[in-house]
Amino acid sequence: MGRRTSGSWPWRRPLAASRVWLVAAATFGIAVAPLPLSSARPAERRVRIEASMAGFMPAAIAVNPGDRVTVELVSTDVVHGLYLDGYGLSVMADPGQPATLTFVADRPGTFRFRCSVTCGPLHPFLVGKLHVGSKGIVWRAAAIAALIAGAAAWPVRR
Ligand SMILES: [Cu+2]
Repeated sequence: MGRRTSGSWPWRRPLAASRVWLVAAATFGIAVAPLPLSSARPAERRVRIEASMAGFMPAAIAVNPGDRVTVELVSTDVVHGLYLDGYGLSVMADPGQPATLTFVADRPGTFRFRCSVTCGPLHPFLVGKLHVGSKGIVWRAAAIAALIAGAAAWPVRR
């Protein structure tokens, strides 16, 4: 029976104990830090979406749960519509005549919106995404991952 020696230990650069504590403390700090008010409180949001045969501009919208969202749909060439999956809402706009749709973003998740008027050969590609959710969780997870990766990569000086 062979005995494992300490030389077979896979970590070439072990983390110093003090660094482990520092990372743990920082991770805890990031995880429990209060969210900025702007992302925690429902707000009035107005989003202008330009629709043309080339697509929706912008094609991605992010709002916070509970926001009261007004979408202003502006068609720049022919008649376009916007149908929002999940919420089952739609709005239609003639060129030069913006139309609005107001709703409360009470369902979290990512929902597709697409053109509801057959407007040309590119019609099936007129799609976009509405993201309803706090981005705080994502930022925290990214910050913690970066912190741990950084601490592990930083060489230990002795
Ligand atoms: Cu269309």
